[in-house]
Amino acid sequence: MRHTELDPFPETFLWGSASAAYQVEGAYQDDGKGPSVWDTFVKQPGTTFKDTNGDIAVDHYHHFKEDVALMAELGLKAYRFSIAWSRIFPNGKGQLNQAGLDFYSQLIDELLKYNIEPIVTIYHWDLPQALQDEYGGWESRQIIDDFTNYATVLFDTFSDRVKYWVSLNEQNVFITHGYLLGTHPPAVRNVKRMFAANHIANLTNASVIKAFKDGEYKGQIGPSFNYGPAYAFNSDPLNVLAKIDTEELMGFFWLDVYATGKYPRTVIKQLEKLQLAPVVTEADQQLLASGLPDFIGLNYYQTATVKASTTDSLSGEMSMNNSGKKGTSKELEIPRVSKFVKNPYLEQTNWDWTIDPVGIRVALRTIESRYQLPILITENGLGEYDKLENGEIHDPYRIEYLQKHLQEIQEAITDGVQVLGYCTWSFTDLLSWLNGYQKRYGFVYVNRDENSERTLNRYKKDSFYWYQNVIETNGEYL
Ligand code: BGP
Repeated sequence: MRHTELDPFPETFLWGSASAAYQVEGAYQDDGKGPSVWDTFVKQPGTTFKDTNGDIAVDHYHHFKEDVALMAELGLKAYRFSIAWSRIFPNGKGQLNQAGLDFYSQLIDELLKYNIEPIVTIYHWDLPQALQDEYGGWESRQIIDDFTNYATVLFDTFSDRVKYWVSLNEQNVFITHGYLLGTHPPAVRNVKRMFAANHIANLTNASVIKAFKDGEYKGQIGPSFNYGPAYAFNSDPLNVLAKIDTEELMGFFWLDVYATGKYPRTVIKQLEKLQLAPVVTEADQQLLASGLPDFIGLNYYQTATVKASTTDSLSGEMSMNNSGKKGTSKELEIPRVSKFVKNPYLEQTNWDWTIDPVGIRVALRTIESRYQLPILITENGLGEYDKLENGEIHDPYRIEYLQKHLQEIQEAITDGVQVLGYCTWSFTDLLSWLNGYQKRYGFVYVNRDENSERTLNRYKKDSFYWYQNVIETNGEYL
């Protein structure tokens, strides 16, 4: 429905922006940091766009005071960033690296100096390489204790100052890319191993939330999930069914476990038939049920549109557009389930991501009606080419994108959805995992590209000033 009058954004609304350690920090070997699986993966030729890596990234490690000063100038109320596990434990466990803790402690203090609420992501994909080597990372249950121990160190050290914690970032993305598509480390392509690793990640997520609750730390914790609702291509009942199957398989398969501790029965039944289901013990079920989150973190970029699949076997490969050449991606087809198609009502970006502001309201409403949990929007944004000209960057396309999404968020708040805050992706430009540096998301342009670090100077884009005004007026003027 369309409301005649919209509720204002809550006074406590966390107007924020986000980043992730590997994508911004650089300093990949500084002050005792151990290598992560991303440090290793990107060095294999052909794994990323033009073989880009985060060795230097946008050198936030050395520019953090300047970056936080820019956040303060913009007026951010919250900043979401991730901690690199291998800065804290260079080998993932064992010897603690005090210099790593010190870096994040300084960053947190710097944010608090300007009244910017830190939102800490405990894991944004940069698994310590040592744990991958020792026991296969997410494929071993040993990771549950090691991760919980690492997170507990963070809770003990920072929970006096940090009130919002994100357990795992986009488990659905790092697991499917890491173990099914083979496009993220450890570049495995094995569907059975994927479901097994995913189950261990679920247990790890529950274990860390349980540790947070048991430790009676003050604050809130939840996972961030990449959720893009699926639409039926039209009212053909078979396409409607394909929509339901797709959402269960690609969305609720994770969200249900987070929010209720249980897998959706329909998906598990089919996986059992295919002998792909993970081994779930009684103790696992108990752990999953005892690690329920305070909120769901929503990373929203786009929706999918599906028709019923008419094929029995994987025909051709899905392929992503990592080059920024519009129209070069190939849509996925899940045999006997669904075929992804273009939505005739919606435009796409140069990287073929569908732009759908109403979709964020659909996502918020779906999570609300299924789980009744508060939602923290932990990522949303537009990756595009930007041009630096005479120290200025005019990005009306980004302003339009964010503005339209915020309008729909306000509609959802008026509907009755509890939205805690909104973090755009991203604050500064940064490394896009597989797409290099040319796919830019920030309010702040960073002068570097694929070929050179250039000056790494920061420049405010037009969207910087737009968001500044939005925050100043608490969303009254979008
Ligand atoms: C999310 C990740 C982010 C970020 C974003 C944009 O999936 O959590 O880390 O990278 O997507 O994606 P991309 O960089 O591929 O454009």
